Amino acid sequence: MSLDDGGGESAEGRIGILKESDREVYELVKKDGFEGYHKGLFGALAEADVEVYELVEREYERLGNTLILQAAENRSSRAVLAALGSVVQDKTAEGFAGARMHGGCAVVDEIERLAISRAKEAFGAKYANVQPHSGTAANQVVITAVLESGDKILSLGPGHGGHYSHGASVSFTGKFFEVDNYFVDEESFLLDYEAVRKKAAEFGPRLIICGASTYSRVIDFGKFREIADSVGAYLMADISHISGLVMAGAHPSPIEFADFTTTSTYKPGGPRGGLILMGEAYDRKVEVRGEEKAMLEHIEAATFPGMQGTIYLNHIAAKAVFFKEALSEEYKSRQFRIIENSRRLAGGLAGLGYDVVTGGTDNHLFLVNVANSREGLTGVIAQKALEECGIVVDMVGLPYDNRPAGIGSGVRFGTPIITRMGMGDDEMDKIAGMVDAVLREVVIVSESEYRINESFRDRMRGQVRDFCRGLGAG
Ligand code: DSN
Repeated sequence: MSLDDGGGESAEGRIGILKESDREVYELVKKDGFEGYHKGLFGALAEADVEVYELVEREYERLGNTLILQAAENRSSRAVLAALGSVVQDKTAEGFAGARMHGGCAVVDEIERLAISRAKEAFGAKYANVQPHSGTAANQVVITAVLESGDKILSLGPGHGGHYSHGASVSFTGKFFEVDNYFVDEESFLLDYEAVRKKAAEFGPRLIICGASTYSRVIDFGKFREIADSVGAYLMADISHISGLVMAGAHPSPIEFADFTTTSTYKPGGPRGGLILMGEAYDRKVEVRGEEKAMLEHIEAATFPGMQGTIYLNHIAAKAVFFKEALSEEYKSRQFRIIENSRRLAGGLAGLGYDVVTGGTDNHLFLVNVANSREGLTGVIAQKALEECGIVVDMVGLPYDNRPAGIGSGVRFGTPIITRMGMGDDEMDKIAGMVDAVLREVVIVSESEYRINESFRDRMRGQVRDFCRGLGAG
């Protein structure tokens, strides 16, 4: 797998790839002069705006020369990039396929229907809404579809893995709804379903949200369903981080347990965007604000005109391309490999003395308590020092972390991108060694400042670059 699968191809090449890899989408977006329009797309950018062109080029270089161990990123295919950069971007449309507010929508209606049918197939869902602009937007749509302002939401605490859009006080959800949180167990850092049950009984939420950004273990959606039923709450599963694994069957699916399943579409490897899915109960009639209608109707009214205006139809075309990819055997087997790599890397770091939170991982990510691993080390120092040496990770606050936000005691590692580049056990062992070498070399000055020997840094950067190139990533 090379970086060329993630970008950098000529415009002509990208369209050729879309034509070969997804004939259906290609035919839908084809118009007179279509190929001419795209021909030289990057040439046009270079001519019109050399500053942006050069920044794009630099980002391409960065992707090829660094080890990206970020759990919330992935690498989309050239076919996805081609659909994103297509003329479909220019279409203005509001409403849903077959019921638009604008003319000229026959082609984009077909694109949206194709994306929906592939999303349903990929997730085994009965309903899919491909319009949300992001994962956060998908959550906002669900929340405003079924709750009234001031209703109660129970979600995983932000420092424990919950996302801002699940009810953080600084977010839209926290401002307009009454939010309480459940937390992971203080000793094991695992979800404590009995504690969730107790909190739900005390608080009486209208909506329970499960799903996390920094949880490395399997989530039992069936248990969340039982808890939601015990208090008459809706259940929303935000599976943004694990949706690729769910599509492949590498993590249990929430589709038939949750009333609503949401995800961003870039984390599993597609375009930027969001998705809302429902199972068998998608057309169950429910009353919201005195109006009884099917769940899908509430969701669609909350999407448009509720939360969004015009749709990003190029993103919807790219979602269609991505869901087709996700149905392939290559994609599915890669999701299992992502978990194997995650376990191997976590095991390698644990073997070198690092404190891996919960002792391991069941998914694409794991957390390391770097503060427990080396005296004075913090999340922010680890992130910055590693990045100087060409290894990109995200610092995180850990559950029950008493360090200020922006400093943190932890680092989150993720394996989707390095797996996409074709890496396996040997590479995981080498990466563990490189991470360890950097973190040992750092001279800690304060909780956010450090020094690193320049010749060590340059040597390490070169080593990372050669390592990536050796895999055809440069
Ligand atoms: N959920 C954020 C993260 O995990 O980094 C991105 O949306």
